[in-house]
Amino acid sequence: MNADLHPKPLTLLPEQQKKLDQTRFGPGETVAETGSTNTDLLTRADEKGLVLTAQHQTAGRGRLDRTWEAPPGANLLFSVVVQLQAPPERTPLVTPALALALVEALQGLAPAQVKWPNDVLLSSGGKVAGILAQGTPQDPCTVVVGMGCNIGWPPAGQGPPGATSLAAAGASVADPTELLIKILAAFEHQLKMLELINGPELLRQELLKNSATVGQQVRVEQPKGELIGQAVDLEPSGSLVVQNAQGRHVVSTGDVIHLRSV
Ligand code: BT5
Repeated sequence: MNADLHPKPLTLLPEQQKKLDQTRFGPGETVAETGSTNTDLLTRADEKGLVLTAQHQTAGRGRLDRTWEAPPGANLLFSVVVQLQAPPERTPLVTPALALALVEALQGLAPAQVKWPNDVLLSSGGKVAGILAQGTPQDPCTVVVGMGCNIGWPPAGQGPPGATSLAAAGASVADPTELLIKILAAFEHQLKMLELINGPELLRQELLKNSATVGQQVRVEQPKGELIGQAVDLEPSGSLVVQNAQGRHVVSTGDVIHLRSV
């Protein structure tokens, strides 16, 4: 195998290592090129806490077999093996917990909000990050969760429809590893909160404060059809509540298109 395809230890500054040591995450590894960091960690799900970043993914994955695009070396691409110390029905909330962690990590750099169910949008507009969580067959409380965060790509007006990057918004990230450590520290904080007895409700409150979706007129696309209405609330389970003339609908999966603010 080409040496570049072997993961190597992630080089961290002493203060970065110290921050990581205060979380459930680590060790960190990095690889020049791989198919998908999520797919790699699904085969290593017994290595709890393992963090894998890639300079390039040749088969980066989104939900529902969609692809995640990023040119080599341009963006932050990583996955982690997360063990949640909470009932397994809370594992879907790992996705919004990571989304909130990115919003927190971007504070002071670029204001951002969480778009239901798995995106982070810049407040100036555009999808800056997507999250993919995948369950592991071995343990219902262990999930592999990956994030693609657009640091340098795409430039304004390019890339997938609706995408943006920190660079396009004028925010420069000198050290992507520093951003990764900030995200992991904030993720640990969110997971600790989620693990409290009333964790789902606490997370819901945080999400409501940082939601790009609640308050919007939305179109929800689901396999069974589409639903148009106003996104009015989130449930502690993570589901989105949409209100229209037909009533109140609790949506647990689907794609959301924001139509306009109301
Ligand atoms: C996601 O899926 O947004 C989840 C993306 C997760 C990517 C990370 S990278 C590290 C780890 N390893 C992986 O293999 N995956 C994870 P979804 O909601 O299905 O959105 C996918 C859609 O976003 C695509 O169909 C495109 O339209 C769009 N897209 C693709 N690349 C993008 C990018 N770089 N920025 C913004 N949008 C993008």
